[in-house]
Amino acid sequence: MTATPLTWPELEALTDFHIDTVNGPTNSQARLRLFGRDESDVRVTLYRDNHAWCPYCQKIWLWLEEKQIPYRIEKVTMFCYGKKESWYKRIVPSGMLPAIELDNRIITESDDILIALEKVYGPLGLGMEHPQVLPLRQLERLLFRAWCSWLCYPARSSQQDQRSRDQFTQVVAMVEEALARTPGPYFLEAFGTADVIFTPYVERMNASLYYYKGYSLREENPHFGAWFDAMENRPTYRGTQSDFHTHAHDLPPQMGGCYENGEPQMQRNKERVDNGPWFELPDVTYPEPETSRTEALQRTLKHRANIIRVNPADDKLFDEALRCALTQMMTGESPTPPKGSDVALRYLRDRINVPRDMSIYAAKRLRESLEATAALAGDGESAPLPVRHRRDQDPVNFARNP
Ligand SMILES: N[C@@H](CCC(=O)N[C@@H](CS)C(=O)NCC(=O)O)C(=O)O
Repeated sequence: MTATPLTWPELEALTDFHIDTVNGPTNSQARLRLFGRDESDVRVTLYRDNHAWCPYCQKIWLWLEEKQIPYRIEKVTMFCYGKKESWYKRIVPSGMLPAIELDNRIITESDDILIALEKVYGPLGLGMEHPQVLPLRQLERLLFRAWCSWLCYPARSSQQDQRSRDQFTQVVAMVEEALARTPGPYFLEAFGTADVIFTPYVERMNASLYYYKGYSLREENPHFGAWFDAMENRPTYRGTQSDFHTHAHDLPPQMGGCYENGEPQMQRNKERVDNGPWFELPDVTYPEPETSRTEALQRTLKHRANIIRVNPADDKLFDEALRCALTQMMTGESPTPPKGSDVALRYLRDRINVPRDMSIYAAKRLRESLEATAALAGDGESAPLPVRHRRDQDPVNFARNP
């Protein structure tokens, strides 16, 4: 007997996934974080980007979560995916993110923000200006520059690519040495500011170099590997953590271009990030939570009207195709999607964002089901994701039926 797709009410009955966005674990949906405190204790507003793509915002976000400071979140559009909100330009004329409002004072520049927060709330481990932290902050910038030089410029020859790789891996060796200086997995004796400073770009390096250069930072460097594993044991980091697919496609417009080196390993990695199997990627190592499918379902149900509306395919056709994929994810049965829905399903597969839409394992489950269902309809791919901008992700298009 051929399986039929479940109806929306039947799908709704299959998930009770819920998190307390205000007092529960770190999550990208929250507009207010209280950590069990009273709303009158809030002295900080964090202005961060809508899609959780901005690395400097992640730095502040992670710090506030680690310190459990009650704060409000206002989300702002980045130039690469939409029009900057005029209310934000009145507060921060350059439109740059992140910014915070602390006791009615606006502060920009992520390092200055952390220094200002430390003055009020105390440091996270050793603080920004501690003599042990300062050289690590410089090392992070050195690593950042070596990464940009390799990733963001086209190499004219494989020798030139090799030189950039060598320059990068020389700095990586210095970071490995720094990590080796303490017995634990973190940069200093205990987790602290230095780890937060490294987190956003190291996460992006790991994803982008895997995809564009065939280089696996986390797997090829034992101390980095142990550091990533330790970070993933922190619920704060898990809540802000993105995945390879999201970064591979959010970075090009933000960085002004990311260049493939065309090597066989790179081609294999790229194929795996774009088309799966996503569970084989080294972008996460903690065990999959039991809730990954119910989370993916709940998040899709919540936004289904917008998801269907923005999909280029006919709404009725995609409604059915999406129910087929969700049925497959929840029951293991594989209803055949309508003819011509392969492209539409892959359009969504390519636009699931972590952690904006859902956590890393939930996204893998959903991508897997979208792809398995699309494969039943055909091998049509949706147009490649744009690299100069990501206006396909303009939050304005998702504002209705929030
Ligand atoms: N030095 C700044 C850099 C901040 C920055 O470059 N922010 C980017 C996003 S990652 C930005 O707001 N660009 C404007 C935009 O994309 O809309 C800091 O540390 O805060």
